[in-house]
Amino acid sequence: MERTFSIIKPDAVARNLQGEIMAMIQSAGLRVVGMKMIQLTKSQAEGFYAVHSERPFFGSLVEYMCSGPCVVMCLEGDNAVQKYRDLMGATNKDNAAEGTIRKKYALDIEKNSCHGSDGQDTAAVEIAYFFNALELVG
Ligand code: IDP
Repeated sequence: MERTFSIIKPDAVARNLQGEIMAMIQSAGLRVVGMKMIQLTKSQAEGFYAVHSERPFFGSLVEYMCSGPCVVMCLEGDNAVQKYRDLMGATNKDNAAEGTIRKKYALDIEKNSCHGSDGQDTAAVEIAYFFNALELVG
C-alpha cells in the first residue's frame, strides 16, 4: 500500500466539483484516508509550491491557490502515486488524455483542478505539510 497527496484546487471547488472528482478517485481504486477543506494563506501556498518559486508563473499560481477553498486529501492504494498522476492527466489540459480529471474539468494550464504528488518522497513531505497523524485513518 502506498500513499499520495491530493488537492482539489480552488477552480474545481468553486464549481462544486468535489463530489465528481472524488467519485473518479474512488472509482480508480484509491481510498481516502484523510480529508479536509481549507483555504490556503499566501505563506502556506508559497511554502507548498516553493520548488516553483523561480518560475514566472509562481506569483499567479500562489494567488490562484489562495483564491478560495480547496479540498486536501491523503489517498491510499496500490501504486497510489502513479495511479493518481495517471488519473489527473497532463498539467496542461490540452495534452491530457480523455477520461482524466484535467481533460474533463481543468480551465487552463494554471487552473487545472487538481494536484497530485509526483513521487513517494514528495508525497510523504506533502502529506505531513497538511495532516498530522491523528487526522489520518487506517
Ligand atoms: P503538476 O501539477 O502537473 O505536477 P507542475 O509542473 O508541478 O505540474 O506545476 C505545478 C502547478 O503550477 C500546475 O499544476 C499548474 O497549476 C501550475 N503551472 C504549471 N505550469 C504552468 C504554466 O506554464 N503557467 C501557469 N501555471 C502553471
